[in-house]
Amino acid sequence: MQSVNQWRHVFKLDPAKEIDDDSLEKVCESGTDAIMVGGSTGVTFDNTVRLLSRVRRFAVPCCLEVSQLDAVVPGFDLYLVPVVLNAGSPEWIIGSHVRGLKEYGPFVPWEQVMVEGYVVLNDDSSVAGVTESRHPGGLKDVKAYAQLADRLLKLPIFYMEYSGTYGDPEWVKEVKKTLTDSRLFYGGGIKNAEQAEEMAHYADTVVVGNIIYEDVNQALQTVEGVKSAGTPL
Ligand code: 1GP
Repeated sequence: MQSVNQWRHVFKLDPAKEIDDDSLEKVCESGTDAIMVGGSTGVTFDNTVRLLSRVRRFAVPCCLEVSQLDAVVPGFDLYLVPVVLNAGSPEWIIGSHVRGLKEYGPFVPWEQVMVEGYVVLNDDSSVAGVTESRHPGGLKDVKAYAQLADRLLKLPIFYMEYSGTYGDPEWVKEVKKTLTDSRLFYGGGIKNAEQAEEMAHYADTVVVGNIIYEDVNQALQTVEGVKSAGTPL
């Protein structure tokens, strides 16, 4: 499997949402670098297994973004574990992680696990609601979070999560300049090739979610958009 460090474009599929076979095939065969399975609400073991087995009909790598301990399904290529750095509740920073390790620690396939340091930047998103995240404030604050993830905690991924709304490309650009080792993931509100390309100039990996369920053909164009951006800053 291609390493995460080579992923430029990722489609995020929500197990709690319906997608027909034809659309799923288009998404999986789109040339995207990976499918990320994850969502903030309604994710269960059953709907996650179902989605994994449907995605497995295609060659695309498939990773699980772990958000529910009881919905961790074996058989994914990779497990991305979010640590929501600006969560209001410690549950989303270390709480569920410690509980999970207490229960499943001996069985964790560590070579298939990566941590994502999230900063949630859209107060109206469901991820903000679930994690009780607090908006960091200004760009300076977000850059401090980026340094926290990159230099202090040495997390492999720093994720600017604007879920549901298109973020500020200038912020993404400035954050990218701040990072030394962490890979920058951007996700939120991408609806067309132009937006995907714009964010891909700065973010290492661009994550596209909701538009898949709103207009799949429009979603497919984001793959080309990211490719035309070339190498990020
Ligand atoms: C959500 O970052 C992803 O976790 C993608 O956001 O659904 O708004 O595209 P959208």
